[in-house]
Amino acid sequence: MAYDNIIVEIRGGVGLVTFNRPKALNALSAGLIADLVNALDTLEADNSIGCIVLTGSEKAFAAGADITEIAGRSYLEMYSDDFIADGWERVARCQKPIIAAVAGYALGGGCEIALMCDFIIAADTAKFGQPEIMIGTIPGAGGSQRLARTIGKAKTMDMCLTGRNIGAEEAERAGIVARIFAAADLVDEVIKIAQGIADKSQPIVAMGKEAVNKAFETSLAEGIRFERRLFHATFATEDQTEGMAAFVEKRQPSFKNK
Ligand code: DAK
Repeated sequence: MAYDNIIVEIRGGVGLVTFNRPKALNALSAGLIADLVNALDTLEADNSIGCIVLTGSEKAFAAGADITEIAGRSYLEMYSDDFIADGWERVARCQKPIIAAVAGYALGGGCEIALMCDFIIAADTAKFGQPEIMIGTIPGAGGSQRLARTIGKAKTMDMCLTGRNIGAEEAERAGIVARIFAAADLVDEVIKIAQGIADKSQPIVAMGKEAVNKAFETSLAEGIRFERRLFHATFATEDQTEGMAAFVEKRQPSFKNK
């Protein structure tokens, strides 16, 4: 899989997608987003892939949308093509688990793409921010909404209205980041975590992901009912039978994704 703006590698059961526009700090150009959509379509169609990791460079996960591409656009141009919203949302529509491995800057659209992933693992060098206010605009790829649901109103307002960046530790305390590793170890550690997920039953992982995501869209009662129905549904799979049999027989399970 060769692309102009990203590098895609297969590591065991993990698809590793690395943003690769170093001269622009991985600014998310239309070309990069098109490559990303294409790569995710390919990885999702590949049954050998059980988990996807998105990462950037040591200096930047991604410094936002490519400002040089959007600076001169008019309201009508942005509105009439819905500023390529479909492409950006592809990450949030991933059925397979997807982890953001963030080192350096994750700003604007970069922070938003990371927030679309199922969880974020950060290097100690990571800096998250929604600095759009500094350039006369506001978040446009879900930043204000996903941040508010993740870290609450106070910190979301702070980030969106002042444009300040927050470091990895503050991001972990706030609930943006699941775990932190030293920058030099980040990708290897995240690949290990992703492989651990890829080794599980793919359909059961997908159900777990769907259940958690439902929590952001429904009342508690509806969410609990949804979770319970999916829990019941796991009992229709061979992998549930195998997983519990393996526990009882004190051996490792061998999941068949069935
Ligand atoms: N776009 C284009 N180029 C960028 C860039 C960006 N976002 N960020 C950095 N670069 C380029 C710089 O222009 C510079 O290029 P050269 O001058 O070398 O040609 C190169 O990367 C290195 O950057 P710096 O020289 O600035 O490096 P520093 O270490 O001094 O500073 C920085 C790093 C990250 C603090 C700084 O580059 C910076 O502030 N960058 C801009 C960050 C930003 O404002 N990001 C938000 C952009 S707005 C939507 C989807 C998405 C969005 C909206 C809607 N829909 C689907 C509706 C998203 C909007 C945004 O993200």
